[in-house]
Amino acid sequence: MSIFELAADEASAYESDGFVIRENVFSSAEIARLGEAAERAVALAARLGRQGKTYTLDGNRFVDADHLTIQYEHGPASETIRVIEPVHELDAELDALIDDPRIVEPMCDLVGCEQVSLWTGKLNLKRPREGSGFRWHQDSPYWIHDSSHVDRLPNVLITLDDATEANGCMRIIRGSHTNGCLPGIGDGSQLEGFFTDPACFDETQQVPLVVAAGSLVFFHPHSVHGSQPNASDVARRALILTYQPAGFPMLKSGELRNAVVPNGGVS
Ligand SMILES: O=C(O)CCC(=O)C(=O)O
Repeated sequence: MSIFELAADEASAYESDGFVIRENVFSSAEIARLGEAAERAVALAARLGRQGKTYTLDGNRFVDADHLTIQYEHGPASETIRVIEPVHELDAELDALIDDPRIVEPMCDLVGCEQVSLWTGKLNLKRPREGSGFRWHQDSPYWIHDSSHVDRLPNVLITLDDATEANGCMRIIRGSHTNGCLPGIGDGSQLEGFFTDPACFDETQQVPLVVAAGSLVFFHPHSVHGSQPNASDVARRALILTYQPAGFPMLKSGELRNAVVPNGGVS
């Protein structure tokens, strides 16, 4: 048995709830280093963003710089970066995280493969008092046209700061992953297909993911999730990495990034 693989109770929680939490996986020193790496990536993205192609979706500003997408905060003319995808390309330390056995071994169990590759990786920043919320959505409708195995794209949220209700922790609807891609809100907005119709899930089943920095939350690509704005004076930064079976290209670059299995897979 590999040290970090999912225990039977964790696997059954993932199956029934659509998510499983592992708290305090990374030490505070590791999280401090990852936080610095994240800020280096933000500085680089800010520079790249100045040369990119700007567009708006439902009034919010996005910039594409080659295959990198940078989302800006929703306030008028805000220069604050909200999301960077794919972020691992911007910093070697973030790239190395893709191979961390604490992530890769559980991911092999969730994908159902001996080896996995990266599908995409995001940095969500939620700056103090400014970080906006995410409406209820599933990730799978964003990916359905680019992947033939959308059911096998599990995510892991890696918290870089303590996540609380006040700073807009992510929330998951327990059990909402069981019916595939759900209908969108259909309100005429540009992203109407991506935000989930509230009639199709039970909001009372939401679980606020209040976890310390350095925790992992593995969650299903069909899980309905979202979050409130950051109403506090402290940041709520998090990375989200998404894996798939080995040998498939990544979402945005089309390149292959297999995860290196520790000890050649023998543990
Ligand atoms: O970071 C959050 O609170 C939500 C992120 C999210 O829903 C996403 O990136 O798909």
